[in-house]
Amino acid sequence: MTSYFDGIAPVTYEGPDSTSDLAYRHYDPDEVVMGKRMEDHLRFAVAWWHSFAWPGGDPFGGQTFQRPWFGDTMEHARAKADAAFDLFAILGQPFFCFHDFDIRPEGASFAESASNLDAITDYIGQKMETSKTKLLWGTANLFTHRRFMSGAATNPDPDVFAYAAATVKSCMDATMKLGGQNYVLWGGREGYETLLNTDLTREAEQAGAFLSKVVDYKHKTGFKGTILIEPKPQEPSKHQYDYDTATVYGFLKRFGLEKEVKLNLEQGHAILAGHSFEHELAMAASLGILGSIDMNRNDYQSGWDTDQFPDSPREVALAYYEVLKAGGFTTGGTNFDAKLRRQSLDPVDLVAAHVGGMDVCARGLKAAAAMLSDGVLETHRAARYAGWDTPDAKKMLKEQSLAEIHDLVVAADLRPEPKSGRQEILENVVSRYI
Ligand code: XUL
Ligand code: CO
Repeated sequence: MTSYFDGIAPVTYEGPDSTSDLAYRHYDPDEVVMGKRMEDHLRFAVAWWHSFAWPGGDPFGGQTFQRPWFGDTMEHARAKADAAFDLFAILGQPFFCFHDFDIRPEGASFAESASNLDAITDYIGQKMETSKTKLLWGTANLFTHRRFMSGAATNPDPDVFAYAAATVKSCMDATMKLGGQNYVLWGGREGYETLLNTDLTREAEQAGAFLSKVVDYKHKTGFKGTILIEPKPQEPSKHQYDYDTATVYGFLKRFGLEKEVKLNLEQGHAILAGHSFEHELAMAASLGILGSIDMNRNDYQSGWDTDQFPDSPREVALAYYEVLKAGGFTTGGTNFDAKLRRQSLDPVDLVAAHVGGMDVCARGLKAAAAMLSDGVLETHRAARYAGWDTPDAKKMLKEQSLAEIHDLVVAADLRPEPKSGRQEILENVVSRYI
């Protein structure tokens, strides 16, 4: 049987001196880093939507890619799955992720779409029996079809809420059927274009009720995976409700779901929100809701969600530093929610993009692990806050009132002296490890 990737051999680890375009120079799945195999740390996933469904368009021009599986029939969907598993065999990565919309043709009715999803997940399930690649997460596309133009859970029309709820149920079923380890909700249209026609209070209540039903369904079905929300501040909606980690945490607390739902954080979305990726990761870890990551980058000039494969060891290292510091992934992993540039037409481009992304992540992970094991940053951080470990400081924080603290300051004639934050030295330390 011919394959779209004919002539491309499985990619292997050749070490840092390799000059091959299609070899791992840093990603050695079996190398043990901080007591764990690299593959088990990173838990790489290929995204079905960007790698197999995206046609290579932009706002000024349509399709540039001509994949043989492009089309709206079940036959096309099966050919797409065949190509996907061929790529997985070449890369050897342990996971993939999908939306319903990526893997099955849209039907004329809800029932037909659901039956297409059932048939294609049977087919994918069979392919998984002879593949090492498992499902990291499934999700529903509640943003492409015109029915969702004014939102899914937050739509002013209850029929759309119902359609979205039914779709999520079918996608959670599909995820469970394929042994998925997480279920993701990204609210692509959960936001607004103009406040002039929007009732913020109702929409938040709808979103809270929707998520509660998802969590109830998880418990009713016994799904052992993690429910993840993926924050993003804008695009496609002008303003999206799941703006960033802190905003989503506030939403989860409001509806009593902060122990039930974690986050899938995406590098590019953090940048769009005006944060660094490591800020979002550190904040989520601190709030106990760090789940999984989408590891892609944005173009810093365009200011848009360009979903490029990661290429900066330093950025990636700082991100994995936060992941490792939080104890590493449990059900989560590293999904490449990343697409080729539209001029990168060939099968080899798809392979090389993933190889490069995996390699840069492996390099970042190793640097992060070394920084953490050597304690170079943590020793400094602990020293910086050491004053707070004294009994007097603890007492002030927990027990003393504003007036009591005032009296202490006066009695001791306190004259605090500023101390250097040592930022440049710490940045130099990071550079040493990259
Ligand atoms: C969009 C995005 C999505 C989610 C899954 O920016 O990141 O692909 O990852 O719906
Ligand atoms: Co994403």
